[in-house]
Amino acid sequence: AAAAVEGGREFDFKGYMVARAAAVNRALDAAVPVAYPERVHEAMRYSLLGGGKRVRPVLCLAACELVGGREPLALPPACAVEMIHTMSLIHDDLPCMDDDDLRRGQPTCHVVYGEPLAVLAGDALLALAFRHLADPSSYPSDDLHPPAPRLLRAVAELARCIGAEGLVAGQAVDLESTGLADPVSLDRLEYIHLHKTASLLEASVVLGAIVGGGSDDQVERLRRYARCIGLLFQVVDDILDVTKSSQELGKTAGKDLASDKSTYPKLLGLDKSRQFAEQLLCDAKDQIAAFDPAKAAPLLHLANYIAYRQK
Ligand code: GRG
Repeated sequence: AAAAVEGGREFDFKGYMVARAAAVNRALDAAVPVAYPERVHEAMRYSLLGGGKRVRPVLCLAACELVGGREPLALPPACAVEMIHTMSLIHDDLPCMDDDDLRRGQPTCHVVYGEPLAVLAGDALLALAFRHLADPSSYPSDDLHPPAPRLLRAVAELARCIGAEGLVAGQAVDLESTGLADPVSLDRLEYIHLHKTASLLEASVVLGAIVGGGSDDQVERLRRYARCIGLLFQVVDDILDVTKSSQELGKTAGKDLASDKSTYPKLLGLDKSRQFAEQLLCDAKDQIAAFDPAKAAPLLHLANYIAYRQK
């Protein structure tokens, strides 16, 4: 069932994801060797190498190939976005934020290493991400690293997408919105998701397209694709919360139904939320319709995967 016919030929999406995720895992492992001071490096490695679907780095690799770039060129930016994703999860799990003890089924970084080291491991991953992206020595060779103007543009994009107008903005507005008496409006919910989730997916795709040498028009199409799938990711997450809760009443239901968190099904109802998800999936596919279908197959299947996943 993983193989599907797209553009007249078979595409093995599962095989594609597994191979790319394995390449990313090897590159991440090599990017953070254990060095002095060991504890902070161990804490970075613990969170970075402890699982995760690697959706962001795979998006980066796929976008690079789609615009005609060579995949090894996109491996450093792919690692950079995963480092940032990981640092955002480490900080999000801290007691001063979401206060979570478990992440990807394992104890969170601060539970294992203590809060001060978890903060530092997050900070160090943020710095390493930019170093890894910008340093030509992260790339395979002199004739296989992006030219400096592309790297400069990629650094600026990444900083914009994760800063106080991007990921941080989403987290800040989310924190401001918790525990309010009135439910969060649809506009605010969309703002939170576009910043907290879609921004880093946007950076992932846009960085891949930039280092791969995409035209401005291609970069902007891919940016819009990423924003659609980012929002889609959250709408589907909200729908799954409801449908799973009602299937497993008594197990997970308590938390999700009792929570005062605004969700699309709460604000729109389940049917309209499903329609919205369908619309976002169509809009995402429209953005990549102008590309060669064989080359667009990974991004098309990634969008389907986000829309039709069961967890
Ligand atoms: C980026 C400077 C900087 C600071 C971080 C704490 C914070 C500011 C932001 C929190 C952002 C956050 C927790 C967003 C949620 C993103 C999300 C959708 C996570 C789940 O992603 P998956 O399903 O996870 O891809 P895996 O485990 O597969 O990697």
